[in-house]
Amino acid sequence: MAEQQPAAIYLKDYQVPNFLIDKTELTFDLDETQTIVTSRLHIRRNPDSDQQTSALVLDGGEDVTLIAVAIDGYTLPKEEYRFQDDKLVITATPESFVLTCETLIEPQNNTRLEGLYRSSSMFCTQCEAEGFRHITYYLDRPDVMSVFTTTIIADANRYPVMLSNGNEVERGTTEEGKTFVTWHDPFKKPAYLFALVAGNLEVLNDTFTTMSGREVKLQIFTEQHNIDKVDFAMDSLKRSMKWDEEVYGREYDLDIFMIVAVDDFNMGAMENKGLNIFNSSCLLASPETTTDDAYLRVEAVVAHEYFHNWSGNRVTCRDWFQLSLKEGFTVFRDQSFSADMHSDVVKRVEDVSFLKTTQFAEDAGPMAHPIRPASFIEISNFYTLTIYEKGAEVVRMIHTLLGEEGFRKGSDLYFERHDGQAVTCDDFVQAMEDANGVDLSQFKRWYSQAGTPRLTVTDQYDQATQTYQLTIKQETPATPNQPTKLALHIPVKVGLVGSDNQALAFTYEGEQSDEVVLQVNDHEQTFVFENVAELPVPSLLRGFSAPVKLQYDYSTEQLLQLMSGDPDGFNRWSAAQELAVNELTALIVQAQKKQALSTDTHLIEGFKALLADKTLDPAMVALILALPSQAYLAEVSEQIDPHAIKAARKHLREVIAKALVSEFKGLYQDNTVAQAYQPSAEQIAKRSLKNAALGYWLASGSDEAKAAAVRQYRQADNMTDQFAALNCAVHFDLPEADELLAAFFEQWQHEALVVNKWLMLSAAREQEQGLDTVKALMQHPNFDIKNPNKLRAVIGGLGQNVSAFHNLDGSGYAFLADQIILLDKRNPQIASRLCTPLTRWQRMVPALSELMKGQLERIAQQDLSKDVYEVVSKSLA
Ligand code: B3K
Ligand code: ZN
Repeated sequence: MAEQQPAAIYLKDYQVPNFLIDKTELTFDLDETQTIVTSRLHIRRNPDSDQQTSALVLDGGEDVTLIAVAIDGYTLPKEEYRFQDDKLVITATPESFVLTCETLIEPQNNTRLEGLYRSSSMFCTQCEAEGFRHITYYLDRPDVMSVFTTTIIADANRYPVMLSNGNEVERGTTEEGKTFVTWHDPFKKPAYLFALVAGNLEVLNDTFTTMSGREVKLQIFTEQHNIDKVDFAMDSLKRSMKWDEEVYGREYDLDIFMIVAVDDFNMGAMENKGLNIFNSSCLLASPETTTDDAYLRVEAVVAHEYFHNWSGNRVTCRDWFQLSLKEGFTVFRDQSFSADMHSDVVKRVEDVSFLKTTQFAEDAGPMAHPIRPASFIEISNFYTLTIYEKGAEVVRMIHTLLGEEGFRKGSDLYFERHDGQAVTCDDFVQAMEDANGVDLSQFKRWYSQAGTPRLTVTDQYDQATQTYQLTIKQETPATPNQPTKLALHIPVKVGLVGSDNQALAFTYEGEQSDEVVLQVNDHEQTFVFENVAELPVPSLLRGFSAPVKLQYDYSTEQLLQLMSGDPDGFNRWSAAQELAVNELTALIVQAQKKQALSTDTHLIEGFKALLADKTLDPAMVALILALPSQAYLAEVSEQIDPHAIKAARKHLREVIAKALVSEFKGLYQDNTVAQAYQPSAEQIAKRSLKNAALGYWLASGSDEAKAAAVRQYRQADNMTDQFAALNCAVHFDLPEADELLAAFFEQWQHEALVVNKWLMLSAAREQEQGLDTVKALMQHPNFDIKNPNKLRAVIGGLGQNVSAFHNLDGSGYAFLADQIILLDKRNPQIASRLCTPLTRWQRMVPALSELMKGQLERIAQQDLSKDVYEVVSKSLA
């Protein structure tokens, strides 16, 4: 590792800034070889700081070259400033002054994709979290909020579109004949929300009239060849704007809202004030090129970034430890929006399934951290599933505890009290408490305690007194630096189901009901239900009312009963999953012992009952039919054996498929959509069930199914059906697989986002020499190491390829480590993300565990970025 190891910074060391910047005036002279940035910062000492004589220390980057710096027009000679690490230190300053700073940067050589960089032929920015310091020297921290005016100068032939935050206020020609455009954003904001775009772009224009009657101009910009794919995003934006008015009373504030799509982007999208920048994969959509899942993602991400205008921009974070303040809340908001647009149960199942698969794994690994971390080495590593998804669950629990109306009172108070401020998670909870007159002090432990709590539930029924008791124990496992855990306040929503599959009424705390939210807040508690007419089956943690692992000893019969009869749709899915996990766990053990796999599966019975119930949403049926994923089974395994998991899943699927072959064929035929493609809830549901049925039908080995899959591929008029058929052809290794994969590439080679799907599927294909295929893909002309989407496609595909990635000769892990080491020099954020599979090494079966650890140790010996250093060192600690 590097001689000097990067140090952690701590929440407990937070101090208010010593200086404030009231106004920020920026001029960008954009050019392909060198870009000059001139800043005029109106700075004054912060009266709230207790260090009134400290030096001015501005954040910078190794890629920023200072040309000149002046205070109130006086150019500082070299002796009057110095550099310390990447920071610019000016010892003597007046109380209040204008600092002018001229810097040179090279966006064309910026491979980290943070700060100002080039994607295709355009200039664009990504400043969250600490990218602005790669543009110019600044107080690059979210509690320094400033009013920005930005002038962009460029050659208008190559860059006819020049955008920044706020409203365009001036436009003209410079003495050199270049064009300049000036933007002014009246809302003060931290530098992480700054954005600039310049390029030759097409635009889709629209308008939205806000609830107070103001007309807002809406614009979506893309490169010319993509402008026909933004109608859905525009529609999603307008629906998001309306939803935020109706559900949260939040109105848009500027006169214009712009979104720009870029191809090279480290993550999904960015909520810059008035100028969102999107990874094109989260914005572009057309029936021919985009699957239903991707449509839903576009809708959700557009909503998410728009919702940040209030939860993030108008009220922002005091420091990066508070990241979940904006991210957890905004994810909760976008989840609620999508639920309202489609089906709330389906959406809940999808979100919970994702959380339990990915966040639970993170929370059980070496990078486990609370939703408000106490320390970090590199903030970019903390844009995690915990901050986002668990953070959203914590907000959802507050919603459950306060109810719809109480939550709205709390959010109104929060926005009103803190508008224009940079605040903390405590401020958020305080507003919820104050608006409702409740005490959430114990609840707040969710913000500081990491790890997934385990609830162990036992019960007792007394026929004579008609009393039913639930005893709930809670325990949170130790996580790094948190050996002991306190009891959390956990809302557990419970109903009772009777033998006739009906909700069983009961009296709880003197009130008659058929559903109750139990307030679990101690290590062990007993809850008493009275007037319970018969021995019930408890339906626990309905709607996944808390992000916990639930342990209740359900019999197979009880699970089958809940699966077919629980009035709570979410728990029907949950029961099916549990039944499947139980059966798969037994099969995994057999596979590990090299025994012949055999199961007497009860899922067949459950699925039969499910398919007979015609009242169910087809999307729900598809979700219940889906066996737990390879990744989820890994998460619930004591020791992860990917090969045994794969074999077990395959076996169970085949057994079910063979038993219900005519049902699956029928489902396949009955769920064909005759109308033209629409990304509507109804059509999406039918397609998902049809394609789930196709998978099972194929798993039965039916030749008719094989012919149907190939026919579906050839006849499909939309990407969902086309890709589902291709996926099946590849997965079931149909004789046509090679031909169809080649045809697919041929057809879509000019659509970058579709090529990514091809790359991923090709990399995930389980074949002998699978790793060679992956290596060849990385040399393919349509691959581009600079493009994070393509990297994620190939490396992500490899991650799903059990035989290649988890090869017992260690070649898969070694290849990943090679890529991480190489990429770390180019783009540390992406390199660090790629480390995730290796961080699970301690959970793997010994043979694989040692191999993974060996690769982590090899990475650790390199000279690493802070990003990769943090993940690797914590994983090996
Ligand atoms: N706030 C951005 C994430 C920025 C990540 C920087 N490494 C997108 C979002 O959550 O909306
Ligand atoms: Zn966000």
